[in-house]
Amino acid sequence: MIHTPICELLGIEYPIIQGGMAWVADASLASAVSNAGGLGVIAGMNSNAEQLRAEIRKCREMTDRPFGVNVMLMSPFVEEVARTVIEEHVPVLTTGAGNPGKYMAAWLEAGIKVLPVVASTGFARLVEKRGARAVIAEGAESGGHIGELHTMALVPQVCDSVKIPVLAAGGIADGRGIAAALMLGADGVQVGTRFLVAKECTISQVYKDKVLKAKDIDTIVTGIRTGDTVRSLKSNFSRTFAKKENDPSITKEELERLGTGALRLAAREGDEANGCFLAGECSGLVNKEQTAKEMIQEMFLEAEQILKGASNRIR
Ligand code: TUI
Repeated sequence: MIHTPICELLGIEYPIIQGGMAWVADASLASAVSNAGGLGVIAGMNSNAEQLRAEIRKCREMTDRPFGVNVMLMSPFVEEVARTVIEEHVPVLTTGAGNPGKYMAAWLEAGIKVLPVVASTGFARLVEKRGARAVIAEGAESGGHIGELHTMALVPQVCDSVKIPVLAAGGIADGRGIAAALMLGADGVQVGTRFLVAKECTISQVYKDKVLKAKDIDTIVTGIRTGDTVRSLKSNFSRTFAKKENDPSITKEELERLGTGALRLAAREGDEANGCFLAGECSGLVNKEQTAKEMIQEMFLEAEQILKGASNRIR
């Protein structure tokens, strides 16, 4: 059994948390991951206060175990999401796409454990000073909003920079990724892309089929010009966006308008033509639909076998 300080910190069985994916991570997925012994996370990005409150309460009906909420700091609802998690006594928060500094004092006062996503060592040190209980070092292999460094280089450098536990994210979809993350010094992992095809994940079947079919080279990074760098599956939307991004006659505002609503269209409507299907580079490793429990058990069994067998390679 793989057990690390993250398990004690979060009250979970396996040191794995689920990415708080916008328009994807609802009570159904989060409760399934928590019931399987990981930490399920509800996306705060696409909800206002009332919608998030309803999702949190639904999740509480579906699991007795701890779960978290992801506060996406670029969300138009961030202020009300930041208040709602306190009112609803959410035990754990992950934050993404920015600096949670402004909200930290209130969250800590409420006894919430805050785990910010970091994309650099400097930012990891900063959030540690502000009271983060662990950091999620997320490499640019990830789907969605990404930083510049990749997991292999980012994780060990973040581990050397902070005393709090580090979770590795970006490119991890099986036991090999978990074993590698632990060898880089991480105490656990965050997994997003693999959970897209969990049976309890309520996104459109079109989205799931795209992930299941994707190969290694099927993701693309767009949004460098708008400062909102995002990895998604190659699609009609991402190709059009990439072309327009390289056209100097198209303004930043026009590009931003093009992106609006595309995540919802992908996740909820399965709109192949206009949807933006966020997914990580490890999509090519994701080949079967399973329950969240089957995924977690399979990944940790594989990681354990790899780690136990590793000494056979040493003479
Ligand atoms: O947040 C994510 N991934 C996401 S959020 C999202 S929703 C959305 N995205 C784009 C447009 C519209 C909606 C989809 N995917 N991951 C966490 C993450 N955070 N990755 C990288 C970072 C990050 C990067 C730099 C966190 C902090 C940071 O620097 C903070 C600072 O102040 O230096």
